[in-house]
Amino acid sequence: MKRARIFSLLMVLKIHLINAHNILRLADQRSAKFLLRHDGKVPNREPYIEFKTDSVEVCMDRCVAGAPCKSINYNSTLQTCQHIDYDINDGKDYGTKPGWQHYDTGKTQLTRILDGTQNYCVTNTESDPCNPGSGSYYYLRYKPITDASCTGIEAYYEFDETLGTIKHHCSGLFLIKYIGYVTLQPESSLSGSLLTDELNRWRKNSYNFLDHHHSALYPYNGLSDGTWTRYTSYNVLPGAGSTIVLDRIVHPVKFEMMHTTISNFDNFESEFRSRFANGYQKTVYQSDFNIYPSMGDTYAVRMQALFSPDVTGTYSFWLRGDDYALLFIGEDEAPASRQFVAKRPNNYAYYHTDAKGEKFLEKEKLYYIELLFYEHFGGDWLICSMIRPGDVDRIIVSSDHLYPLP
Ligand SMILES: [Ca+2]
Ligand SMILES: [Ca+2]
Repeated sequence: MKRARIFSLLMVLKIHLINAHNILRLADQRSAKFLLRHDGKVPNREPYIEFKTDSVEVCMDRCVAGAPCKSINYNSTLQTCQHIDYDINDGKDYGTKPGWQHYDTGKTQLTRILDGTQNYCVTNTESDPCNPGSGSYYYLRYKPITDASCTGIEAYYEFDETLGTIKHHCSGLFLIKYIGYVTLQPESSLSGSLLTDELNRWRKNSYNFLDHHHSALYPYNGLSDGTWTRYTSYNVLPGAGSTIVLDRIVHPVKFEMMHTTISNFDNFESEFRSRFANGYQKTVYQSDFNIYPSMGDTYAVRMQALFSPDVTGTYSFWLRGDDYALLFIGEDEAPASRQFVAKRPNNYAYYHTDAKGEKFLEKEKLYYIELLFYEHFGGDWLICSMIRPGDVDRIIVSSDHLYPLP
């Protein structure tokens, strides 16, 4: 019995390592969506196979059929297809190659929602889970990880960590909170404050909960076969058994925390760095640079990642929260190249206004990005957003533009 459980855990780990892309290779079906990543550029990696075909679709289909393919190069003049074991999730190492187009399946967001022990999944148990009907909502349930509803395509979701939406992959329905329950609903239900309030986003937070506006998804009456997914009241944390694992996703932001008291903000940065030189009390990876729900009083946080611009130009970065925050961005990937960008001051009058900083960034490069935060007393939260060059609207700084530190 014990041996069987260890074997199933190893299987989960193995699947996780293979799937660093958006291709689903399940027992009974395959699924992928290709995007044109570069025209005239390909990864600086030798393709592991090359063959002739007059159809880019055939090139894609064969990639989806078998590992280790993650992305393709296609040359329509030469009618040649190449398969590569490398994609945008592995890095940005591309070189010029006229006549070739490079397609991949996007930054990895296809995932299952598993409990922290990975013994259960959150899934759709309707009789036809991919075509449940025209109802206004459907419940989600926890099922044992070996159940068919955890290994089939109905267990998979498309998690957009930047928009904060989670779409059920095969039905196209969205995860939406509804009278106490986390349900699946049609896209038309994503309206009003769900679109306009920047806290109305799903995110994996630093407690390892699936968080949405200061409440978190949890198994009603504890983990068991068939239990419903509910959400906690505002700022109420669920029990420890409610942590989640989003398999196949690598969360980009390294979050380190220490309980400490800092009262002199004139030399905040040097004080902060000297205290953190001896290590942290908690390290976790999360979706973004945001902080919520409350983590208490008198604590300091450092968050780090690499920023990957998708256009060249001047980006503006915005900090809003309570209490104090500093944003740094490097000249390159090295932490030592960091330069000050924005400060959210420790002053009550500024809690709900935004501190803004600007930086010119080039799309071919990766930049070190670091956020220091300190909470003294009372409320504590932080939102870090940005406006890309040429854009009007702010978006949360998240996985579309971030890689984890090497
Ligand atoms: Ca507090
Ligand atoms: Ca505070």
